Amino acid sequence: MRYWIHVGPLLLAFNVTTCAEQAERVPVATAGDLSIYDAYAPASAAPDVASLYFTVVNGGSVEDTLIEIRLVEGRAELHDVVTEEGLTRMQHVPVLPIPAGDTVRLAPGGYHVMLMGLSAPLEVGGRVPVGLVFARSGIARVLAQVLTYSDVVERLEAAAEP
Ligand SMILES: [Cu+2]
Repeated sequence: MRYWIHVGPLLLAFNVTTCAEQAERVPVATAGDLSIYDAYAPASAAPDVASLYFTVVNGGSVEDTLIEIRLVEGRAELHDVVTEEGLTRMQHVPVLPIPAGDTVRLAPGGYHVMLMGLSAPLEVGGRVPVGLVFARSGIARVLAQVLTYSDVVERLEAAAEP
């Protein structure tokens, strides 16, 4: 969408992107050469457990590693989803490498952060403060948006587009 504003004798044009577009393009946090995009958590049905997703882009030339996830309340674990002998289950992953020049996307069906021991279910419109601790770059502080399930599906479809 294009907006026009008058500044004295100058007429300036600037483009305003929608929230959905910004979520894809503007990092929600940075640390060193790392940029964090699109941090969200689907509203939870369970009272004390939820999952959380984000994307990390390593713009540097050295690999980094996500080593810890800090929460204000409850505890967080890094999980992957694996299928063995036809059974799909979650598996604890101790650390997550972020290769140089690469993008690592946490998304439903794969890597995710499991939030446990929450005092209340996550509600749509809320935000979850999270500290992502990287071995080289230090902490990236992120406010993850709590989204409806259909918003999550929309994001996945948008992310899958070329
Ligand atoms: Cu899990």
